[in-house]
Amino acid sequence: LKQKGATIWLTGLSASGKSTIACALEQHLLHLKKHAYRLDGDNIRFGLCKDLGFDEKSRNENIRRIGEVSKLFADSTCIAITAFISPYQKDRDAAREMHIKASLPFIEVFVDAPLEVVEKRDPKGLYKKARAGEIKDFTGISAPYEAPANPEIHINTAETEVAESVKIITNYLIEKGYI
Ligand code: GGZ
Repeated sequence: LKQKGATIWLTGLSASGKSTIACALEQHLLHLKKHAYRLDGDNIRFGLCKDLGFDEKSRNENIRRIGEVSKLFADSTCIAITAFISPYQKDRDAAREMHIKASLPFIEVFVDAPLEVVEKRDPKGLYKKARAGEIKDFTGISAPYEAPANPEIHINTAETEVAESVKIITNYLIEKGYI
C-alpha cells in the first residue's frame, strides 16, 4: 500500500481553536478522499479516558493513551487529528517517539493564541470559573502550559482564519508527500 497514515497533533490552550481547526481539517481531508479521523475530548474524555481528571498525572496518562490510539489510526493509513491541550512537552515528545518507532509521521501543530485572547473568548465560561477558584488546575491559570519548543507548524489563531489554518496544514501534508 502506497498511502501511509500520519498523526496531526494539535496542542494549545483551552479555546485556542484546536477543535475548530480539527473539525474543518477533517472535513477538508475527507473531501480530498483521504481517510481522516478526529480524536477530541468528546470521543475520548467521555470514553477511553473517562476515569481521568486534570491533575498532572491524569493528563500524562490521558496523553499517553491518545498517543497510542492515534498511532494505531495512523498505522491503519488514516490521518489522525488530535485536539487536546497536551500541556507537557515530555508527553508530546513521548507521543512523537511512539510514532517514530512505528515509522509514522507525527506533525506537532502549535495552535497558539495569547492567554488574554482565549480568556476574552471564554466560550464556556471556564476561565472565569478558574479565576474565581471554582475550577482547580486550570491550564494557563493554575496549571502550566509548556509551549512547543520545535513544532512542525505554528499557527497564531488570533491572526489566522480557520480556512487558512486548514490550508497551511494541508499544504504541509502535500509538500511532505503524506497525502
Ligand atoms: C483545562 C479543562 C479543565 C482544566 C475541564 N484544565 O475548552 P474545553 O474545556 O472544551 O477544553 C478543555 C478540556 C481539556 O481537556 P484535554 O483532554 O484537552 O486536556 S489535557 O490534554 O491537558 O489532558 C476544557 C475542559 O477539558 N477542562 N477542566 N482543569 N481544561
